[in-house]
Amino acid sequence: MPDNQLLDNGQGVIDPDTYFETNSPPANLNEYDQKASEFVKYHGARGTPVVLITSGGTMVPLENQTVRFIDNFSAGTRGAVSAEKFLENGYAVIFMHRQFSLQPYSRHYTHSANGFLDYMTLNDEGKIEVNAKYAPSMTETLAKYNKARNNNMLLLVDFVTLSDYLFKLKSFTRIMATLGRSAMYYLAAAVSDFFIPVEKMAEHKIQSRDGALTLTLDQVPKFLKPLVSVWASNGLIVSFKLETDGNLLAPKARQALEKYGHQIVIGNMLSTRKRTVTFITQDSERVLSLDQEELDKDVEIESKIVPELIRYHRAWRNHGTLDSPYK
Ligand code: 9Z3
Repeated sequence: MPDNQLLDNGQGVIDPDTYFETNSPPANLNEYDQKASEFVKYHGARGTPVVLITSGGTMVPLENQTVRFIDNFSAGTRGAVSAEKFLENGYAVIFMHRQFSLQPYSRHYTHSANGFLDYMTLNDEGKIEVNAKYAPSMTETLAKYNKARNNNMLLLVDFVTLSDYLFKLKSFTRIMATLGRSAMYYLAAAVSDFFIPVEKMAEHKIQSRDGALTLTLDQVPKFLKPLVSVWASNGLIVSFKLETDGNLLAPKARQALEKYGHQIVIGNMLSTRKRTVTFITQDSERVLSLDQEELDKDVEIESKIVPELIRYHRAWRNHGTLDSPYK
């Protein structure tokens, strides 16, 4: 293939089945499938509700031997904070996240202004200790993390590329389908709408000697469709809709709900996502926000989102409808 010329495939969008037939699964898929199956079986036997959280952005390579790529924005805050809230409410969590994005509990330390070593100190005997300033909150966080891990409540799975994400999403939703209505799918990952199919991708690093680079990206097949109707048909499915134009948010979120037929879309704007979201169901629309006092106290909006979803899920588990008090 000539450098700098990524061929256009016209307007056609391939269907999800074709995507899986023409792309190779990630090397660690079997290993994670096995872990997820055991996790789901364990909690299925105990009647524990399980939530699959997707978190972080997907990466789309421009070259097969990847030097350059396109990324979707997401720090992973929504997913990581939500995981903590679900765990606090007795849910088992499969946390499928972009590698090196925020993780529940660790997030308090890994991506802070401090470097990792700033949390440590050497005592008089030259032994390493947690700096006294951070010890109380770290002890509390570590206890929660250990509780989740020791009780087998948290399974961590990472992904990097779009393809990695899609194969794992399909596989885990199918594994979780055995839980029926006790499963919840919380799709907060920022997933690319565009990609370069393998057969059109440059093998080697695209060279700059030919001047400007023109890229043509294909549309990613609409995976929510088979996810809702086939892979995860009985669970409660919650997807997120991200927009930057406020006029588009509610109509696009409702359009997604109608197109895919799942239960809840949570709309959020890039600039205000940490303080306001809109819950959209077939017959309701409701804004959840943090007021100034809550913002001043560093309340996280996920502490409102997750209990609201748990209420919906309770109704869903009991009789397969949402019947929220907020209809
Ligand atoms: C979201 O909208 C998430 O809430 C954010 C969270 C990515 C904004 P952070 O990780 O941000 O806390 O920094 N996720 C869904 C984004 C997305 O790609 N949605 C697709 C769309 O909008 C539908 S699946 O078309």
